[in-house]
Amino acid sequence: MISKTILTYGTYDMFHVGHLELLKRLKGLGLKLIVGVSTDEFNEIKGKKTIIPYNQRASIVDAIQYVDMVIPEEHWEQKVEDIKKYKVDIFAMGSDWEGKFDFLKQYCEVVYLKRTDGISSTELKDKLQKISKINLNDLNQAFEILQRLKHDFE
Ligand code: C2G
Repeated sequence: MISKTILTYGTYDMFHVGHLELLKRLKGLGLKLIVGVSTDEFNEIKGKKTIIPYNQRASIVDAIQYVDMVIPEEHWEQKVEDIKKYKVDIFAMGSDWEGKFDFLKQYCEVVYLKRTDGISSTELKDKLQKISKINLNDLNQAFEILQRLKHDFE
């Protein structure tokens, strides 16, 4: 295996298969995978609302077999410092960031990997919100109708 060090960043809220797929493919690029997980304070700066607090998101990412090290992502400017500090060979992100970090090419290789379609933390949150909107009354009404139907068919 090529002894390259890979660096990536993300929020990793409500960890899902899209996150897992990306980390797996990143690990395939080299030997050591470092993941910067955005702190709750930094997510506020990014205008991103998260469900899972930083320490839990960091623990989950750290437990993924493809991940060798987790560092906190606290501000946008730390990437150059981190690339130098950890002697990074490849900086990588999902394709939704295509081109956004090309300025890092003067420090290391920069790659964007195709996102996994059909899954995102935002979509999961929207689905949960929709579900919670269904209030109890609706459920009771539906239950009564089903009971009546069951009774009619017995
Ligand atoms: N991702 C993916 N497929 C999905 C969803 C996400 O490949 N279906 C990738 C994203 O492209 C990103 C990583 O998973 O590279 C983490 O995604 P987010 O948690 O949404 O990260 P984000 O909030 O965009 O933070 O400084 C960069 C930021 O920290 C990136």
